[in-house]
Amino acid sequence: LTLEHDLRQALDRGELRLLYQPQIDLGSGTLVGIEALLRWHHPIEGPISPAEFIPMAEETGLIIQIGRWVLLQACRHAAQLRQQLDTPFRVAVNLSARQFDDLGLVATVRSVLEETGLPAEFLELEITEGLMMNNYRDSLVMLQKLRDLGVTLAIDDFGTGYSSLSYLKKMPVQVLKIDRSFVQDLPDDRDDLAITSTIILMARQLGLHVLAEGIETQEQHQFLLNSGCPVGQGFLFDKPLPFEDIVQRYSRET
Ligand code: G
Ligand code: G
Ligand code: MN
Ligand code: NA
Repeated sequence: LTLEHDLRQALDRGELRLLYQPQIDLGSGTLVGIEALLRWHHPIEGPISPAEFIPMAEETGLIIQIGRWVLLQACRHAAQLRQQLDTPFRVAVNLSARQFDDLGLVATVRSVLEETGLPAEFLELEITEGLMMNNYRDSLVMLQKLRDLGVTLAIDDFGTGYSSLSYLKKMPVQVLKIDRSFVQDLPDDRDDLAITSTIILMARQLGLHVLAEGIETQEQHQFLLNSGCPVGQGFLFDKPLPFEDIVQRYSRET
């Protein structure tokens, strides 16, 4: 309960910040995107994982306020980075269930894009299959409204949820993110090998972009590249980094 109380003040006290994990073109090594990942540094407890405080933020409804801050901050940073990079790239922001069910989400995204000047297509919103399950019809309507703003939509942790392929066919999404649980035992695990290559093939045939999460070894990188997966993220390339480090590492050297 006291942690809940502290979370209410965390925003105002500047205890929340975003780290960014690079998304890399597996062939050329260039930066094609960054995923924003929220961190809470509690003054006494120290770092608290989002796995712990996001559910709390969900229950209390604080996620709406926090989520708006995340969107604004991520789009500001992306707009700034865009001026310092030669290649186009996207910023990916995770959405949780309550944010996705909030009717104000579309207005929030629209106003954040206006305020930051970030072109909509450079914002990617990540949703999980689970988010769709509460109310499938309403979820489709929400996805379409977000899509109408011009933002890119991605399914996070793809393959771990319950959504059927007929759902996938109806969802106006552009990107599948292969969950890292399928990547971690590549290339030795025959099942994961079959699953990842099938997702990659299916994505291509459905005209979707595909990205592999949690790449930690050269062998995983090579296997995914050979299987036709063009983009990935993971500790092999970078862990989530402060924005300043992203700027330093990836700005053009002029
Ligand atoms: O970065 P880390 O592995 O600690 O993230 C744990 C979980 O928290 C992941 O599922 C991730 O998607 C989620 N998460 C991280 N940042 C955010 C955020 O800004 N908003 C929401 N809703 N979830 C986030
Ligand atoms: O659920 P989501 O995919 O948003 O979770 C992102 C989380 O995955 C982040 O907390 C990030 O720290 C973590 N992550 C990113 N790359 C790797 C990796 O290569 N290995 C592992 N174990 N975790 C990773
Ligand atoms: Mn994610
Ligand atoms: Na994931």
